[in-house]
Amino acid sequence: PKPNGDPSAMQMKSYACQRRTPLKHHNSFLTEALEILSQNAEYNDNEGRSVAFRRAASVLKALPHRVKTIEDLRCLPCLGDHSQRVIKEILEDGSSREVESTRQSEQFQTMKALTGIFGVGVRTADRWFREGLRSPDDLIRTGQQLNRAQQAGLQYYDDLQKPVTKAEADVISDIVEKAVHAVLPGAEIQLMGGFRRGKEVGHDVDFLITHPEEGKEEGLMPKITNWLEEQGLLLYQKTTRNSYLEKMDGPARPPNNMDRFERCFSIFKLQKSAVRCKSNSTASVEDVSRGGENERPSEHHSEESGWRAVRVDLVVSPYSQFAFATLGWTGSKLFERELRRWAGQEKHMSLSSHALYDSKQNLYLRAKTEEEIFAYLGLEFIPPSERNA
Ligand code: DCP
Ligand code: MG
Repeated sequence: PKPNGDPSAMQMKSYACQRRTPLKHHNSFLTEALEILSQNAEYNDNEGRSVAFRRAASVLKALPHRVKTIEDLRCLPCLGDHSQRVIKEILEDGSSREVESTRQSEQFQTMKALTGIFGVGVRTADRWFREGLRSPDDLIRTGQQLNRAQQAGLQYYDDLQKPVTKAEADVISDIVEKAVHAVLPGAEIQLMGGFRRGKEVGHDVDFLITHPEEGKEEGLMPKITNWLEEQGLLLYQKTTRNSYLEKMDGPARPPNNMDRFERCFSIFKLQKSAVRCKSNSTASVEDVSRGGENERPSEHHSEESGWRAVRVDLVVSPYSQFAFATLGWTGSKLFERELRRWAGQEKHMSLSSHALYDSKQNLYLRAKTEEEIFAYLGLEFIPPSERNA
């Protein structure tokens, strides 16, 4: 038998948080198709179906080899009839009719375009679709009522469609670090989300901020955003207060994937020269804090100016919750979901980005590191680069 050629030779665990899922894998030709169906189910408000396709795709990402025949799928968990049919058709014909017709459909393309606007969720996009709107331009043309986030989303649409590179994320890290240290020396900043998992590009840049002295982090966000605003580095920001209360949000609440940290959804104005400087390793933060000249009131076209817009999420966590926040903000989204499902279904525990509650012992389990949380959950530690489920 070929080495790695036989899937029955390895035992594929059924929860994504029990498996190692690298960023690069062997089955993109299948996972991309299943993820189209997952996304389409999400657009149709069918969460169960969406998660089922996403779990199926995720199992294939963890395989150490390329799937060649339907036999390779024997013994694999999470592959429902529908996913198997789609995989079989792709293996036999090179593509799946359902996937291709979904991809081409007006509804799918419209939902993708409209939910791609910062500030627009599935429900709003669906309403616009049913009203006959098809593109961001249609929103402007028909004079739709837009909130502040959506206005910024349209204004910087082209820039925000472009992936953020690791080099750009590193420049933004330097800026955020400078801002945070200016207003609270001793604070700690960590790059989260896809970039922490080793991705080379992302749709945004996520940061987690804390201070080793509990309480020092209170009220930090407005200070950070004021500093950034004074430097002319913010195109948009909306801060939501920390609303976490252990008594209310702990065991009494169903596990919820929205956390309650003080959080800032923002759009940064990133000077392109700073990214080039950084790449040439002669970076200085001074280079990035120059204000912009070519600002235009309506749509921004970054080809014509020296800067681009970048989505940045900032989250402030109390030190005692930092390990949970780190785990919760590293992702992937499916990995997080599976961790919470594992905790609830297999361990009678409730995991959030704030805490881990043990319902059998009726107590909160404290942790200083991610490793300790995996240990409480009875899981082998999976490093961030292997959480690309
Ligand atoms: N997160 C989550 N559930 C959500 C939103 C976020 O678990 N509903 C967590 C996991 C994500 C992290 O926050 O990894 C950051 O969210 P992003 O949407 O930025 O996702 P990524 O950073 O993983 O991907 P991208 O490269 O597209 O930014
Ligand atoms: Mg991200």
